[in-house]
Amino acid sequence: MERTLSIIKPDGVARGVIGEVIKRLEKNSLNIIGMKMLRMTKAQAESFYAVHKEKPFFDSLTNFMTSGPVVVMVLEGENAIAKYREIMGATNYMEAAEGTIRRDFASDIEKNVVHGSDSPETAAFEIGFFFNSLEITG
Ligand code: 3AN
Repeated sequence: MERTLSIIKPDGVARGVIGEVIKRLEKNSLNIIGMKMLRMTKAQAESFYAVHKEKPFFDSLTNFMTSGPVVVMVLEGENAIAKYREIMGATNYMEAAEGTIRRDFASDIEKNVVHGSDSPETAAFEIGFFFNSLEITG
């Protein structure tokens, strides 16, 4: 069993696809063991995306991630990290496979609807960033 962090980004919330994303998680045996809605401050977004701080898109990305509420979830399942990334599709929605969340709903390389951890180390950091142990039901 593995855990990963999922975020439905401000564009996904605004476009009304929370239910659609959750339906796909449930269909793919990614169990939701923690969930909340919140709006990040700029400082929190900068801290969450610290690995990208040298990237040209850092300021734009952290502005976007604070532009509205997000839904954060802890997912648990077999190979949850890779499985969720497969369901999300490639970062660039134009390269994402048919039937993936990004291919179906993203409008932009930055506004790409969802986030998922990319390794066990980042999953541990990202889950701890948003949730304490009382908020995880697994
Ligand atoms: P992923 O979310 O697929 O793991 P990362 O970690 O490379 O992708 O990038 C984090 C976020 O930064 C992406 N979800 C996207 O919103 C944004 N991003 C990545 N690459 C670009 C880019 N070339 N231009 C603008 N935003 C980008």
